[in-house]
Amino acid sequence: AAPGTGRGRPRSLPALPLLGSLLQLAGHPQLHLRLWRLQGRYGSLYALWMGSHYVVVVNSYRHAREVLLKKGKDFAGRPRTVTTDLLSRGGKDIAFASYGPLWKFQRKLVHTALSMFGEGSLALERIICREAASLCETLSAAQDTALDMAPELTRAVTNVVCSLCFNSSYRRGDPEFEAMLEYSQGIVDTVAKESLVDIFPWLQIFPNKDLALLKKCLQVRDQLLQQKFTEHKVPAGPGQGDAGAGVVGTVPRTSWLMHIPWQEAFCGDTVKDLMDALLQVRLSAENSSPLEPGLELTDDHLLMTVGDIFGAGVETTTTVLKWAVLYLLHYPEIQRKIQEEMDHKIGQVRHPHLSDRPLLPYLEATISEVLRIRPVSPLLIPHVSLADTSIGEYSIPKGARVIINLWSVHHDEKEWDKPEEFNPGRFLDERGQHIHSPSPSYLPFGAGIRVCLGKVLAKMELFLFLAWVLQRFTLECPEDQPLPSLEGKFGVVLQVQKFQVKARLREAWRAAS
Ligand code: HEM
Ligand code: PLO
Repeated sequence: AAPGTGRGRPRSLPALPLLGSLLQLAGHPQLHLRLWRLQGRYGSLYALWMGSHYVVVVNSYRHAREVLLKKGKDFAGRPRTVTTDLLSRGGKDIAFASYGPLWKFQRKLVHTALSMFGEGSLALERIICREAASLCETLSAAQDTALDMAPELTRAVTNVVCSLCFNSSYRRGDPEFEAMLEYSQGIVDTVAKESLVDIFPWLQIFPNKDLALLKKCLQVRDQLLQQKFTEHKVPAGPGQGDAGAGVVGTVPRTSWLMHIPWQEAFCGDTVKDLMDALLQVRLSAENSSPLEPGLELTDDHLLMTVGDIFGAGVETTTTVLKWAVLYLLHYPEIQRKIQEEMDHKIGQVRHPHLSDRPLLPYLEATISEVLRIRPVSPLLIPHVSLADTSIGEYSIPKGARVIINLWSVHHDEKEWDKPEEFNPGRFLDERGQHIHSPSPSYLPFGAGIRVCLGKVLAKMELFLFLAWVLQRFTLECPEDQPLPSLEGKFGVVLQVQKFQVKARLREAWRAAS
């Protein structure tokens, strides 16, 4: 082996020609659990073949950190698959685009936009609180009846991202919102499933139910995105050519990035949302640098980028909220403890603010525990090695797909005491005052170059939505129904099965108001 590239390859599952290791994986829809259990036979780092793709599976935090942090750049690629190529128009977004200058530029743009008019700004807190208030109103109206909270949680979260991306929001029963719920569910059900189409791209020529559904859903999504885009698009300036053609040049070099008038791009009078900001930055870029073919930020890039933020912004946070509610139904004593903490620190005369976060460590610990026990993205998004490299003592060839099994990292018995037990207390210090992770084996948002772009936003939302709801309501399982299952459904996010809740207005709140 070349120096520094390790000695041999990881142990591999048996593989057949063409099929690869499919036989060991077929019939196990919960892929994260299957890959977790295979450790017993193959060790924590092993390889397998998905069709003709060499895949390395990482199940320990030590190796996960090496891949994501220590050698982050070596592993910053993404695989191309049939379904994610459809979703992102051939990798023109952020999440499913491979590493490169244009991807770096897009990521930097969104990161700056989110931190400039999102995170840390009072405006965003106000938006989240507005939606939290509306959610509480709906719960009040449905009081004491069994209710599926999912659509209401989704609407609250959607309106936050919608305000951020498009400066708009949805009312209850809005047909556009209903359409969005439907197409997004269709996408979650079909995209990136290690389905046959992704393992054998040539199977595309055959009719495939999943693929057809995905295409139909994407049509609806694209129409919606296009409409928002057209509404935002600034009229073409002189010499800009046909605005509809949409190919406008930018040169995403780091040195050049320094010259972008960020303040102007994000704080100008006309910039109200992420869509405006992206358009504005493109315009400024175009005016200050020559065009370099192949590195253009096209309309497709802008659309797919916003599509990512919108899609990730909605599906992930909503899923965590659903998991949180489900665990609170199972553990009423934990719910009571959060409410006691809130009564004590905030009371009933004012609503919770973001600045209350340090006052409510038990709620924060509960959120951390939900993210540990049911990671939204149990296998992250697959990474790809961009060079011959190594993990631990093993050599990894360029082009290998690397799956980080976050489920294994979060359920490692060597790192977590009774990992299957839901115990927020594990994230608190002895005095129950400060929140800290008892083990480094905890990466709910990933880490390094590909770390989640929405981490800060998601944490703001989770805290405020849960604080608002639990200040006012006690969530219970309807008497005539069994406790809903805690088993997730594997997919591009770890989904919660449908369940109903009874939201009872708390005595303390009723008395105070
Ligand atoms: C990527 C988790 C919310 C935008 C990721 C990854 C994880 C993750 C594990 C993959 C990292 C990797 O592949 O190494 C979560 C969790 C969330 C959440 C647990 C909620 C609690 C959000 C929100 C947004 C967002 C609200 C949008 C504002 C993204 C994007 C990527 C990403 C764009 C792709 C990054 C890249 O490939 O460079 N997230 N996420 N996420 N997330 Fe999140
Ligand atoms: C969710 C369904 C949407 O309609 C499209 C979409 C876009 C971005 C994806 C998201 C879906 C699922 C969760 C993903 C996100 C990018 C990053 C995030 C994969 C498919 C995670 C958790 O990694």
